[in-house]
Amino acid sequence: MELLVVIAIIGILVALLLPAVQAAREAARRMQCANNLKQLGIALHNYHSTFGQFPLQAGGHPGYEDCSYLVGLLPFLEEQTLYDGIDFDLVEPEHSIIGGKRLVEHVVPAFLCPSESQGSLLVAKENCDEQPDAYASAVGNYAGSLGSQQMGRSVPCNLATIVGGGDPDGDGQNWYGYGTLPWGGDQATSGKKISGVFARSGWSANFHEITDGTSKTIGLLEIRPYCGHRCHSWQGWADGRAMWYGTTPPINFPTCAGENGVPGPAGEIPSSEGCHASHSTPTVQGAKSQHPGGANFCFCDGAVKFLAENIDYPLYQALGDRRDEVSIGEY
Ligand SMILES: [Ca+2]
Ligand SMILES: [Ca+2]
Repeated sequence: MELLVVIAIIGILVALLLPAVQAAREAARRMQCANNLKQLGIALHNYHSTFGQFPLQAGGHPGYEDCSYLVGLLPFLEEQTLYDGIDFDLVEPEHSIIGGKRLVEHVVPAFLCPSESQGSLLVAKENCDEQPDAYASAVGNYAGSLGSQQMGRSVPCNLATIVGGGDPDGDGQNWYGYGTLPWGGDQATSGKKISGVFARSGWSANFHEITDGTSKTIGLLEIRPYCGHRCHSWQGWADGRAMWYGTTPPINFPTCAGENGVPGPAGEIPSSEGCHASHSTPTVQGAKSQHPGGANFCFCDGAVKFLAENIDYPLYQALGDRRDEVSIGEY
């Protein structure tokens, strides 16, 4: 009898302790995740010191979406060898063969958040227009921010039904900008219509263009490529097509199969349509993490902050936009 009581007490103690141990482990992972982001922020500043602006998506070829901004950062992250192996004369330099495999297949630990449960490689599970041959892509959990941008809409999803309609045209997207998509034409070269500090291709901000202040403007977002658009996000850290993200989607909006509100078995592509679908760009191409309650962000001054997923949405948009002139209070 006494033995049973002792066993029962031990069982209760273990049950009490286990969540605390798991929470402590996640806290450690979140700190490492934030440290990686901090290193990227430092690399961004060092890049800016050398080139006078943030690194370009598409390697400075307006209209093309080849290399992501992370490729430009490689020499500033002690990855010079990898960078030196890239053949920029290729139409798609991100497919340069280095050490026997494509650049997009190289896992760079600095680009990975340890809380990511999906592993470091993704293989597209269905053919996309841009990707006829399936191959493994190394994941990056950090993306440059397009800010409060028009993110397009390839499946029916009215973001205003989720975030409200305080923006000029009431569709819930692009609260402080001029209503255009983040690629092509003027956006790709002058950035006038880009809300944040990176474009989908061909343009990136310099400090002078961040008129709201570098400490008040988001530069990098934590992301989960697996929960993003499978024809874009699944193509890996080195591919410019994969790395366009903004503050338009609410933080941690459920877009992974098996997540709260998203039908489909965990580990599979969501079977849902509408705002939870893989192709719903205004909801999937945003900040997302597996940390409880929010995600990590690197501001343009290099400061890393954890923003709560229930942050006031208009405030979040103001933090994403570099030139809205909205004053930022406590948050
Ligand atoms: Ca709008
Ligand atoms: Ca702002």
